[in-house]
Amino acid sequence: MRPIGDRLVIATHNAGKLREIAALVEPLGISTVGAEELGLPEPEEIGNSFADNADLKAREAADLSGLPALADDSGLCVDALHGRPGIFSARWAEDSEGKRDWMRAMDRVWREVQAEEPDEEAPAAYFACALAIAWPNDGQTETFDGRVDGILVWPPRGDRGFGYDPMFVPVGYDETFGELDPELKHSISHRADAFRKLLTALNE
Ligand code: ITT
Repeated sequence: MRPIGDRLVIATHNAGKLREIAALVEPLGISTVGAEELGLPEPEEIGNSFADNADLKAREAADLSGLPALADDSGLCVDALHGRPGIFSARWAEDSEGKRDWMRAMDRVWREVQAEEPDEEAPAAYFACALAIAWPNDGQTETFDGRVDGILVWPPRGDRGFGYDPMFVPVGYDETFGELDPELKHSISHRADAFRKLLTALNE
C-alpha cells in the first residue's frame, strides 16, 4: 500500500468515531483533522455495503481536501433481524428532521428482536466496520473490513462510547461497550479489527 504521509483527513462527521479513529492513527505519528473542522460536506451514503459507503466518503474528502482521507462506515448487524439495521444503523436513530436519538434506535432494535424471537435472552449481534483510505486526485482507494461479535442486552447500560454501545456486550466480557474502558473497546472493536488489517497492508 502507498504511504499515507504525515497528515490525514478523518472523513467523518460523527464525534465518537472521530475520537476512536484519531486514537488509532495518532500513535503512528500521523496528525489528523476531522471533516467537520475542514468544513467538508457530509456526502449522501448511497452505497449498498459498508465498503461502498466508506469508499465514497473517503474519496470525496480526499478530492475536496487534497489530502489522503480515511473514512469509516459501520453499524450494528443483528442475527434475528437478518443483519439489520446494518448500513442503516445511523438512520434508525433519526427523527423526521434528521435529529439523532440513540435511545430511540436501541429501543427499535430491541422491540424488533422481541417481535422475532420473544424467548431469546441474549440475541446475537455484531458490529461491522469498513475503513477506506483514499488518496487525492488519482482515484486510488483501499478498503479493510472488521467485526466484533457479541450479544444484545436490555435495558442499555453505561454512558461511555457512542451509538449502540450501551446495548452491546462483546464476546468474552460481561459489560457493555458503554461500560467498558474505552482503551479496551479500542483494542477489540470492529474498528480496531479493520485498522489492524490496514496497518498490516501499510507495513507490507
Ligand atoms: P459518518 O458517516 O460521518 O462517519 P455516521 O454516524 O453517519 O458518521 P455511519 O453512517 O457509518 O456513520 O453510521 C454508523 C452508525 O452505526 C453510527 O452512527 C453508530 O451509531 C453505529 N455505530 C458504528 N460504530 C459503532 C460503535 O463503535 N459503537 C456504537 N455504535 C456504532
